[in-house]
Parts: sequence; C-alpha cells; structure tokens
Amino acid sequence: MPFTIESARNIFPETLAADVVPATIVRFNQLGGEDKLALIWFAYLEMGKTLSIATPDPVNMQFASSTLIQIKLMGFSEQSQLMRDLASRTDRPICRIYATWSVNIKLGFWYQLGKWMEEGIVTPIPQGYQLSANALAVLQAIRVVDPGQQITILRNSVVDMGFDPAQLGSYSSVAEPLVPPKDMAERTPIAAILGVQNPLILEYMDNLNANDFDALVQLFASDGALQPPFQRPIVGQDALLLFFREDCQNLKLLPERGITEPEEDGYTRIKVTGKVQTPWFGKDVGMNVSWRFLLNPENKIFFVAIDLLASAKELLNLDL
Ligand code: 45D
Repeated sequence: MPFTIESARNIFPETLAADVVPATIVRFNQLGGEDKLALIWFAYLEMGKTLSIATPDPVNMQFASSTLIQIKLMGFSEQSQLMRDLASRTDRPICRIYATWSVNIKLGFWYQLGKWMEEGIVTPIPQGYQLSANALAVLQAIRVVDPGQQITILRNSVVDMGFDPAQLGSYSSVAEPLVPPKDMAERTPIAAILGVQNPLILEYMDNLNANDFDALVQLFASDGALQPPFQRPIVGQDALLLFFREDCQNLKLLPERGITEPEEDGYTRIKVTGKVQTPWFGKDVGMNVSWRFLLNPENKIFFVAIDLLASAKELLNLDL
C-alpha cells in the first residue's frame, strides 16, 4: 500500500495552518490559574463587542446543571478557588466531573458562569485586576489574530481545563443528546466546488451539514482516518462515528474551491478550501479552513485533514 496514515498527513505540504493557535495555547498554559481566568474574561469581553455568541439550548445544559447549582450556592472565595482549580487542572471532584464532559458541555458551562459573573451571582474578575506581563502578552497575541483563530484559542483553553481525562481511568463521557439527521426535503446540498468533480466530496460536505453521521462514516474506508485541526488523527469508522456524534453537530461547511491531483497507484489527492461556521457564532465567524482528502482506489476516504488556515489568503493556495 503506497500510503500509511502517517504519510497521508503530509499531503499538500504547502498548506499553511494557523500555528499561532497552538503556540498561543502553550503560552496560555504556562500562566497561573488566576491570570488565566482574568485573561479569558478580558478577551471574551473584547470579542463580545463584535461577535455574538448563541445561548446554549437548555436541553444541552442539563448535564452541567447540578454542578452549576452547586457553584451558585458557594461563597465568593470558594467560587474563585474552584475556577482557579479548573484552570490549573487540580484534582477535586468538580474538576473530575468537568473532565468527562464533551467540548460543547464545557463551553456551555463557562457560558453560564460568564453570565453569572456579569450579574454578580458568581464572583466577577476584580475591576482593577492587573494581568502579569506574560498574560498581557498572550492577550495581545489573541487580539491580533482573526476571529476564527480567536474562538479556536478560546475553545482550546476551555477544553484543556479540569482534571486530566487521561488520568481518570475508565469513565463514560457525557455529551449533548443526538439530533436526528435533517430530513432529505430540508437539506440544501452544496451546488458545486470549483475545480472538484468527484461527487464523494460533495456527499461528505452534505452529510456533515445534515448531521447524517451514519451516512458520513460510510464514505470512509474501514481503516480510514480524520484529523481535526491541531489534533492527532481519529482512526476507524467506530471512533469516527463517536467523534461526529459528540463534536460535530450543527456545523455549517461552506466549501468554495479545490484542486484534484492525478491519481497515483489508484490514490487520489483532493484539497478543498472554504469556510466553516460553528453553531456557537453562526454567520458571525467564518473560519478559513482546508480539507486535504486522500481517497483510496475504491473511492473511499482513506484520510482527511481539516486545517484552520493561517490567513484568508491561504484559501487561494491550491498548489501541491
Ligand atoms: O475561564 O469537516 C469566562 C471537524 C472567563 C469535523 C470564560 C470540522 C473565565 C470534520 C469568560 C467566563 C469538527 C474537524 C472562561 C470539519 C474563563 C470537518 C468563558 C471542523 C473560560 C470542518 C469563556 C470544525 C467562554 C471546526 C464562554 C473548525 C468561551 C469547528 C466560549 C470549530 C467559546 C469550532 C466558544 C470552534 C468557542 C468553536 C463558544 C472553534 C467556540 C469555538
């Protein structure tokens, strides 16, 4: 076989990903718990001036609600201690519960705490709080990147909080309820992707947009893999189905153009660029992304990498 998953990761090597995102997260993770909270608070307030975040569905918030009520009943100093502990990944029961939650439940939990901090129900960041010099530098780094990169940094910082899931032992993860796939009659298929003829690519986009994850995994080879931005590949149809159900509901993929390379040993490389919207920000934030597909001789997806692009200019970088 000409490709392994490791070698497939390197197709279209000229693709410039937004490395500033993981670099900023590394710097963020070196800060103290108090600085982390204050920094996110300030970044969130500033972003709130231009972007509006969607209120999470109460159905999706039920899993965090007993923890949230517990926090609401704490005194201010207990609340700050808890939030610092989440940020510094301390081992305590609430940090362990947090670790079992899916990304969207973690985000919804912080959304609610943020609301309560604004209302004074949960202890706010003191008005005159002075960020350390390092924290100020990280805040400045966040200010200058594009909105898609800003929300990715925010999301990744929230994902990293709580107790380390790798140290939990066996646990069952808690995710939002599954929405049924969109009815066929209500789907609006992608009309075309400039430069891409293979219908499989359109099917991929359409199935994901319709939350039709069962149909989506069927497009993958049984040992096929998908690499989300800044992550290791997820391998095999079972793992992919879990990932789609847990992390990929209600996304909107807006592919624009692409390039198809002549096949090699029956394998075809296709790169597509375009935008993705998250249900959290809707039309307010179009993230510039690329999909780097490697199709096997049976026209199944052997590998696809999704990259958050370094800049809008990268949308036009369709060279090998
Ligand atoms: O600490 O083709 C306070 C895949 C202060 C699937 C706070 C994909 C204290 C395949 C403000 C309270 C998924 C890979 C905190 C495509 C404090 C595929 C709160 C890509 C934390 C295309 C902060 C999908 C809050 C992509 C409330 C690229 C922060 C999806 C909230 C990207 C932040 C989605 C939110 C992204 C961030 C979503 C809601 C980046 C959401 C980001």
